[in-house]
Amino acid sequence: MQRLFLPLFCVIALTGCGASEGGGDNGGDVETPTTPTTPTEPTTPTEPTTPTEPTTPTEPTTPTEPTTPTTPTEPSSPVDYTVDAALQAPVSLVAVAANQQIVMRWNDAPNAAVYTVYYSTEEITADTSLADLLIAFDNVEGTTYVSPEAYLTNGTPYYVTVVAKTSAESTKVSSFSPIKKVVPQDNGINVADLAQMRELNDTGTRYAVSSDTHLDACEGGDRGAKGQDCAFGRDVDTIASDDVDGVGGFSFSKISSDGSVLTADSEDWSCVLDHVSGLMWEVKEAGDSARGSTLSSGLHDADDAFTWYEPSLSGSGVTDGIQSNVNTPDTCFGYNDTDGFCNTSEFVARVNLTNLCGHSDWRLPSANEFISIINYGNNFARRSTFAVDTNFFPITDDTLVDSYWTASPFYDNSSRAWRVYLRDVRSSGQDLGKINGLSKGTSVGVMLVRTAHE
Ligand SMILES: [Ca+2]
Ligand SMILES: [Ca+2]
Ligand SMILES: [Ca+2]
Repeated sequence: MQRLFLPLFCVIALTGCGASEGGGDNGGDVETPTTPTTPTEPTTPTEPTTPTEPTTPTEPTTPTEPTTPTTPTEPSSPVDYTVDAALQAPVSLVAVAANQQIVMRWNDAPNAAVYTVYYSTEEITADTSLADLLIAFDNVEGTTYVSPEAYLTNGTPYYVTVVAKTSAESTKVSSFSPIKKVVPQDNGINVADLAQMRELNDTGTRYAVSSDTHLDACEGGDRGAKGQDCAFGRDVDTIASDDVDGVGGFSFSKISSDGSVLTADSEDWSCVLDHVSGLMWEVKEAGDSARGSTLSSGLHDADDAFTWYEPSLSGSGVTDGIQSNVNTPDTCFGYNDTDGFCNTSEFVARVNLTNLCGHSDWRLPSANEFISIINYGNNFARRSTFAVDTNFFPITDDTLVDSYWTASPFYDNSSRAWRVYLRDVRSSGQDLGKINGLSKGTSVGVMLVRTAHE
């Protein structure tokens, strides 16, 4: 049906093309009406009304209850979509099986307006043709898909993937999101409970280990490869593990100071968006081993350090913290000795006043949030001195700060809070990504975060 319309549409489009092709004719005098034959075609232009027919786009109005729940093998007829490699695909996808049902959630892809969910009972790979797949749902708004009840067969493996579209009418789609395999089963899972789930970042670990050393590939070791971190997760997903958007399974975008999404090779960026977690991170300016109100290059100077002071958290079982470092109070841009101090909450307030990357809801990250961007893949054998992808978070050897505050209170000692090491201070690798408790009156780094996508 779709194919039938295409020739008609082309004919219409070609009248415009014909004009341009005949441009040479137009270049001459207009008074040679010798070829009035073509103008007879205008009969077709009446048909343009039909192109709006693509009936499928109307489906989104009835989400979760599509057409033929009883015959999962023939839902909506295949749509004539073609892949446009320039479109950003969703870079994370998680799918969970339930009784004759699945729930899927993916990340928001930049510039995407709607998504189409594909599935097959045959294995899907990055090279599989769209024509070989079935559409579970076309033009999904939002980033969650729940199949209708009793839609799938328990015990049957289903492969699922999602593509992005810039509009419901577009026939261009992105390449595949990561591909997941699910087997519906009566496992007591209520799909509604999982509609807000997210895929987790992986660890960056791509080498196997034995009890006394590391190996140079993800094989061997004292334990079966199935039991090793390097053998599962986003870091080994053939679609997600490209290094360009972040080492292994990490998938970051650089964000400009005004909030626009930049390419990975951009050299001027202010924030980083983590597509998997949905968190956006402040990016520090390069360290120059100088800090203080007169030495710092600006608000985001990588060398600046702050005490932990969070009055807004008091009352939840933690103390406020220390407003100003007793011994060395001038450790940041914006310090003065009357009403401008170098502590976490004042730094948050100063950054929010500037609308960094178009937002004013920046805050101190929790310990779990901070750990989500740690690359643990290099924390042995001195493979690296930094526990984060420095293509996106440009820590250098000149940066004075080794560790960063989190908002998480330390257990059993309210004078401390958790901090995370992004740099190895002992050159043995053992500090990379380490977290421990630190006295709130100590001055260390702060890297702010905000929730970009729930
Ligand atoms: Ca892993
Ligand atoms: Ca990656
Ligand atoms: Ca500095």
